[in-house]
Amino acid sequence: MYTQAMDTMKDGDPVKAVRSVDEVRLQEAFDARIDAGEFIEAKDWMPDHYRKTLVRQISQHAHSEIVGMLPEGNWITRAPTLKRKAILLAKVQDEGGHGLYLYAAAETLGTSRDQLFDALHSGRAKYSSIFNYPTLTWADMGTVGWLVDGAAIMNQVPICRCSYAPYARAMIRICREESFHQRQGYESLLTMMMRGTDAQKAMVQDAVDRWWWPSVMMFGPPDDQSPNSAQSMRWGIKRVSNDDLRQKFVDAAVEQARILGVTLPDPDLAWNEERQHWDFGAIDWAEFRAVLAGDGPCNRERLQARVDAWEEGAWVREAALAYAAKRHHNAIPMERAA
Ligand code: BYC
Repeated sequence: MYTQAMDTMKDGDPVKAVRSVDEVRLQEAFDARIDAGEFIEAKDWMPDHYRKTLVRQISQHAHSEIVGMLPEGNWITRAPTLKRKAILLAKVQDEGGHGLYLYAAAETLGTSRDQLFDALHSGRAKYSSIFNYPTLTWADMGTVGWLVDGAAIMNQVPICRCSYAPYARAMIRICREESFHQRQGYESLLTMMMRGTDAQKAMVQDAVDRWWWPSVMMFGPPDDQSPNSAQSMRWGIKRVSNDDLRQKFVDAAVEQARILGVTLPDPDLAWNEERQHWDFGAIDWAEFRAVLAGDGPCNRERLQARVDAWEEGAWVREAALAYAAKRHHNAIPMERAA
């Protein structure tokens, strides 16, 4: 079972029931800053639950970027042209970089990187459900860029205004790169749909059929079943609700699908004149829960790949530490001499 138990503190925790006058004042000042739309920095006082909520979300986000390198890394050696290979390499490297910015943001909250990795490698940490699906054909690369990065941007742009400044700053850089990721995916699909063979067009449609619903699920459970939303919205960690982001994503994707010439696999998609939004069909939440519980198509493979990478990279970490210690040791006499 995947859980984020390490970072959660439930409301009504008896330890929190009695608070000193100082704590109450600090809490009031903090709430006032949040209400005024101010950013909170790492050195500022913050409630424990705010800190833990941020570590939970930022670390899950970082793990998603790192695990998210795997489905696409799978295709680097098989990219059809040098140009596509260079683009894919750059995209996967960007994702590694995003993971590192986010781990650094989580570290500012007092959780070490070793603790974060341990939670991932032991299966206690969550990462995005989407990366537990396989990438079966080259068209999956374009489709992941279009739909998965498209969903990610929809979710991540509002986090650029997250109340915790180090997370917001990391997200500004990340969103610039995600936008390139989404466009390269869409352009790759457009090339196949406009200039490709019938077999290539069928490959794109098949990829869209497989990735559509998992992408729609990426935004998380419906608002009325999202245990963290109300508090995270109150604190300005989340700015837009899961369902509102999902709706924005569907509205944008329908038009993009029309231009591409693919059919989204939802017979219930229909324009709702009254709501001025696209209605869509029922989401299979049982599938979502199964993936979160570790029973998606690739959960075990993904986790094992990360554990193997960690173990096989031990010598690199040891060498880097030894080099840093040597430089530190050599630097001391020079400083003394000066
Ligand atoms: N997958 O109360 P809720 C990328 C969990 S990577 C797994 O609504 P919250 C990219 C949720 O954590 C993009 N778990 O939670 C990389 C919670 O469990 P815990 C990743 C999910 O936090 C490479 C429980 O369900 N983006 O872009 O208020 C290549 C109840 O949910 C999922 C981020 O991480 C899910 N899909 O809202 C290409 C964005 N959904 O923690 C692309 C940052 C929900 O209580 N994160 N859960 O045990 C967020 O915005 C929010 O954390 C979420 C969930 C919207 C995901």
